[in-house]
Amino acid sequence: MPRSRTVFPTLSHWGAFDAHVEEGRLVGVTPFSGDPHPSRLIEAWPEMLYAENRIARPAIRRGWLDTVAKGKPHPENGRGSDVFVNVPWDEALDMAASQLERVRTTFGNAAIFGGSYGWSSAGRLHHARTLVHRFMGAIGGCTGQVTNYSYGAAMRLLPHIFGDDRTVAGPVTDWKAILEHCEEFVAFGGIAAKNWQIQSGGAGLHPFDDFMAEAARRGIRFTNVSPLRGDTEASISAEWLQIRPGTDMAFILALAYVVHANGRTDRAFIDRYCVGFDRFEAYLTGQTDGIAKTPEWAAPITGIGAEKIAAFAERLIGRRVLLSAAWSLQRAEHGEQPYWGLATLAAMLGQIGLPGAGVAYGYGSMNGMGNPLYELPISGMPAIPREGDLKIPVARIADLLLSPGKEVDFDGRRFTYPDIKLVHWAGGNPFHHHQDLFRLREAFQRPDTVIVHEPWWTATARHADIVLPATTTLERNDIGGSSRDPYLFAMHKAVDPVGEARDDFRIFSELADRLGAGEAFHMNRTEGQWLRNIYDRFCTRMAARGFNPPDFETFWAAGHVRIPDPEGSFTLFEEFRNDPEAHPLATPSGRIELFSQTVADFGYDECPGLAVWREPSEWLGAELASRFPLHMISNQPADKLHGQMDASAISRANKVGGRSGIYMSPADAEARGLREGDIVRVFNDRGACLAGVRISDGVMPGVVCLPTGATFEPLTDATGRPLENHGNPNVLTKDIGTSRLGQGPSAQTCLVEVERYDGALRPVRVLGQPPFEAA
Ligand SMILES: Nc1nc2c(c(=O)[nH]1)N[C@H]1C(S)=C(S)[C@@H](COP(=O)(O)OP(=O)(O)OC[C@H]3O[C@@H](n4cnc5c(=O)[nH]c(N)nc54)[C@H](O)[C@@H]3O)O[C@H]1N2
Ligand SMILES: Nc1nc2c(c(=O)[nH]1)N[C@H]1C(S)=C(S)[C@@H](COP(=O)(O)OP(=O)(O)OC[C@H]3O[C@@H](n4cnc5c(=O)[nH]c(N)nc54)[C@H](O)[C@@H]3O)O[C@H]1N2
Ligand SMILES: [Mo]
Repeated sequence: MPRSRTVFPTLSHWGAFDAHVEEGRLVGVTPFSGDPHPSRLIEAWPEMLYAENRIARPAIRRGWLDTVAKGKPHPENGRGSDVFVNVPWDEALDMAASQLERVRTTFGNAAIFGGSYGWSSAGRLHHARTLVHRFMGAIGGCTGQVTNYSYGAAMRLLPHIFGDDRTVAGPVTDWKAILEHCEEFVAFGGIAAKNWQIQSGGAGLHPFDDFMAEAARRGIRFTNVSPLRGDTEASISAEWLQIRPGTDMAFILALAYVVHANGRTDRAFIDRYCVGFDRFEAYLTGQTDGIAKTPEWAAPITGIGAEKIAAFAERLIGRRVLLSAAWSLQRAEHGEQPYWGLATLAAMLGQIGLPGAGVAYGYGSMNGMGNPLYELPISGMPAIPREGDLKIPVARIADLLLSPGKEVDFDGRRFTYPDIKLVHWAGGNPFHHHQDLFRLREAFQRPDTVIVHEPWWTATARHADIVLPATTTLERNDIGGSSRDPYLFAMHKAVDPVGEARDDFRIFSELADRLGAGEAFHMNRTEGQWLRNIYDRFCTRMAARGFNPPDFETFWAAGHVRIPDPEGSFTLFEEFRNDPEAHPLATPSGRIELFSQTVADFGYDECPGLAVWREPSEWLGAELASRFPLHMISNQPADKLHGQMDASAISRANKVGGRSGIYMSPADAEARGLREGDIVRVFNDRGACLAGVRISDGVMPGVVCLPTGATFEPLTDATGRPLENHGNPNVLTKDIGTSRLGQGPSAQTCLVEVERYDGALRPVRVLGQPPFEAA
């Protein structure tokens, strides 16, 4: 007799799908029928759900049980190398609650770090980070965090120029306007297809392939300004301008110089819509620093010939141009500059606010950038606002833990790091996302207690004291969707929790109950009642827009609701361009600030009041390149979302000898005597990891690319030096802020050397269970 199969609709950041269940077990997935180009990453689900590295039961670190749990001082070692002990849920929750209580009454809530950055679930109710923040609000606050790893520097810079951060966070000029009007699409960092699979909050539609096909059909000319050819699809036949990483600002200045020298700066646009061009002009021509930013000046910096630069600039003049940059460009020291530079160049070309033209950042960085203006109104449990709480810039986490009492500048303000005694993290993986991981490992030894909720034994879970097993999306009911997508999804619980895993909502509810904050947190509503509340709020907001969604039962049974497509197309700043008096920008001048007095007054030399070229500390022109002659790009992995799904077959199939592949040019491989598949040691003064060689003529000489996502496995080599076993680039990256203005992460500012590894190889173990104490 055939086994009966039940199908449940659900959603993840990599797309909507149906989960197929037989006898209570997930046996397969099929993509959401409305998605024209679903991502194959959904296929990782069955394997991930039952992966060997699932956390089955609450676990406590032995060294912590023997010290902090007994009221003794914490020895500042052992996290990440200790054994674990399983305990029943009630004991684990009692321990976590008593530590939260001890810290908040002894040291105050500021000694609790509850920022909890990360990409947990696409579902809105069980979105772990939202829940941590609400929980912390309910128990009296914590030290939190602002901005993000994706475009944190731009988030702080762009409001000074444009009055808000829409050019990077969206909504940006949509593809409809681009397809109809744009002639030249200049893509700094490309528009890489691998990245369109992903959308925060999940997506019903992956429309990018269709946009690209249509753009190619219409003959829109694409230029890929990038160290990697693969940052644009072959189908759009982009011209590839190979640029040395971190030097985009010099290239942009030279383009501006040529436009200006040709007398083609759009004075009418500048006069009507901008302030401060004179200051930029004085810098561009060399009046202020004696250096004219000519193509001849930029050529040796960027690695692009002077004639090529001049010809490219001339090509843009008089054309309908969209200047875009991937978010990666600002994930670098001085990452603010190329963004401000592109805004300045777009203004000089008079393109801002013209249909399908101007400047915007992040096309292709994520699915949904450039989608029609859906603005799907969906949000989870509301935050409990805590006005006075300190929020650090997100990427300063290691500094925070290492340097209590230190004063830090951030976007014109100054604050002091508190002394963190307890870290509570749910739904993120700092040992994936942060830079200089051996330093983070030191930082993670400092607090008394680290609590982590996770479905899998990630490196972060392995560095915790109290590990609480969380369910995944498939083990609970939820509602999900993205503001950039037309679908709201019912996410049906498909299977029972794996092991003893519990939902984050339940975990926080039980902790809040123990701390006398239950009512403030869950308001005595069940999961089902919260789901209806989320849906009701969505309906109210849609009704105000003249669309009435079906009742909850109908929605839940159908699995989704689609909101209407907006009419027409959308171009950012079109209103402003049509009538700047009626639609001023939210800048001090109401106009685009090519020079910002506010920023100038901060007094940051590395980020002054206008766009400038500042040498980063690490790039191919730096002195350090004599020891570490390769610039390492660590971009987003094609075969997973960050560190998630690393244990799946899709990710494993791409590994070389069980480790991440490092992509390098034939010339650089040959110079080091390396062949495809060789295991190499990638190193600099911060650390070293092993990786497998992949040779490609799509990589510019002098550059290597080691995508992120390999689960961190710290070992030591024969001489006692730290050696990461699995190919995690963040043991090599630099942990500094982009500038005092943005304080974003600077992962792309990184020089390395690569050599063949002839030492003994230890098997990669991190995709299984950590060591447990024998019962
Ligand atoms: N070198 C370098 N580093 C980078 C970048 C780079 O370009 N280069 N990019 C940066 C960027 S842009 C980002 S956004 C970050 C991403 O960094 P993260 O968002 O921290 O990475 P993820 O691996 O997605 O971590 C999410 C974690 O949540 C867990 N999770 C999933 N569902 C649930 C759930 O329901 N409950 C709980 N409690 N946990 C759950 C997953 O298992 C996973 O471990 O990385 C940054 N790091
Ligand atoms: N498959 C997959 N897709 C993802 C993610 C994922 O983990 N997996 N993560 C998602 C997230 S959270 C985010 S924030 C976005 C990030 O989106 P992006 O920041 O756009 O993605 P990256 O892949 O880091 O970078 C894109 C390209 O920029 C180029 N680049 C790097 N440095 C420089 C430079 O100095 N100059 C120039 N000109 N080019 C440079 C690199 O060649 C790189 O391939 O991706 C999202 N999409
Ligand atoms: Mo991101």
